[in-house]
Amino acid sequence: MPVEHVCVIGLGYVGLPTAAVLASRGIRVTGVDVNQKTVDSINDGKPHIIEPDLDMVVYGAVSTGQLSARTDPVEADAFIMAVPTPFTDDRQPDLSYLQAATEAIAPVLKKGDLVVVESTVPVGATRRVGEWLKAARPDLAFPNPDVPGDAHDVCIAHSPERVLPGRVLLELVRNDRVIGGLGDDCAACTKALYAVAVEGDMHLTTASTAELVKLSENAFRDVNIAFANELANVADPLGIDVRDVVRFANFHPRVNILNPGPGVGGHCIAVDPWFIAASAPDRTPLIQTARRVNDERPAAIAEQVASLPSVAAGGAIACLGLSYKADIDDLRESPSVHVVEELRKRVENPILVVEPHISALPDGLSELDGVTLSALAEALSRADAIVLLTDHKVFIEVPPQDIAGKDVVDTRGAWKA
Ligand code: SAJ
Repeated sequence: MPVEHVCVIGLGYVGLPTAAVLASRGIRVTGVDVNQKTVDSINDGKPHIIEPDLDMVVYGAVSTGQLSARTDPVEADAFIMAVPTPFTDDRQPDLSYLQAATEAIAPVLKKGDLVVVESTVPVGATRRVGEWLKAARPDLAFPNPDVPGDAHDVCIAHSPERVLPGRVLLELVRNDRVIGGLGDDCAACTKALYAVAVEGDMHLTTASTAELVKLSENAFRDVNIAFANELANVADPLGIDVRDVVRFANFHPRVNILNPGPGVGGHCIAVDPWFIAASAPDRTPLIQTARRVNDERPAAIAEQVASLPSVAAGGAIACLGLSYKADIDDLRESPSVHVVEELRKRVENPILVVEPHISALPDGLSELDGVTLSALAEALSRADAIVLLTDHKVFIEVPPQDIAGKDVVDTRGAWKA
């Protein structure tokens, strides 16, 4: 049966663009979020997150009536779960949001429906969604991955999102997808749903394989960045520019080293490798070491800044950029925030933070003495040391004469030219 109405649970960085794109392709979409403010803002046609072109697509979908938002799920043909899957303080996956979302859709599920988990999850989580649903709805049959060909009333699949913040709308449509079904027909049903919007190839497999595929992609990137950061740790004291090393090495046809930086942030690459480690703590030394190498970068950068002559002389320090990467407003797990924290532990100089995407310092920085949010022009004129942490376009375009004569630490290599 073709899907006419989809309920997207979780209207964040993945759920909202997914809801808006499906709505723009003629599917009726009900977006669900626990945050009333988010719901109100979307119903006004205004996304609550910054992502290129998203405002236009959301406005179009809401004003044509194809997309509406509310705080609780309604009956639909398909449910897409795009809720956060963070980790706990001891780096174990926290599935509480996924469980709450599953329990919220259970009462409105009916025979013939499809449930898709888009959130990045540890291996086995899609199976647990099936178990939670079975407990909540004993009147419906759910797929059992241990019984191939079993009969079920509801399909369940994992179709992990793979979109890059900053390019979400493009990548939602163009990227290939890996779709893993819990039962034999579940992946094919899911493929048929996404086919209304996705132009990339869709590769079908089991739910647990799809879970590990998604985690492996982000762990691969983390390990590669850790390698680049370790090279920076080696090259810097030797007086060698690590970016030259990476650039020249990458001329080799089988070498592709990523860029060193202040560390790895965001809610994906800094988190997902721990989901693999949690499944096999004794068999993942490489993945765990890479995480640690990247996590240690902010302290190393702070150390470098603290040893600058102008900083030793008590001059003000401008820290440019707090978000975890360029031209987005996302501060989650951001290494730039950690650099400022680490710097405050080491020196007492005034620290002027510049982040054009926020109006107040985040918790963790706002209570630190002598750390203030500043305008770019003010920070550049007052500070004697400039630390480029996030390579926002507005920072890359700073005229060289505005930083001439100051001590500069460019953690992104953005001013190298
Ligand atoms: N970074 C570096 N050096 C690099 C590349 C990135 O230090 O050469 C840093 C960034 O500055 C940032 C962090 O790594 O702090 C992560 O940024 P990113 O652009 O590599 O990735 P995310 O976290 O924004 O998105 C990733 C993507 N995964 C892969 O590229 C394998 C995206 O496709 C996923 O959909 C997303 O995670 C997710 O949601 O899982």
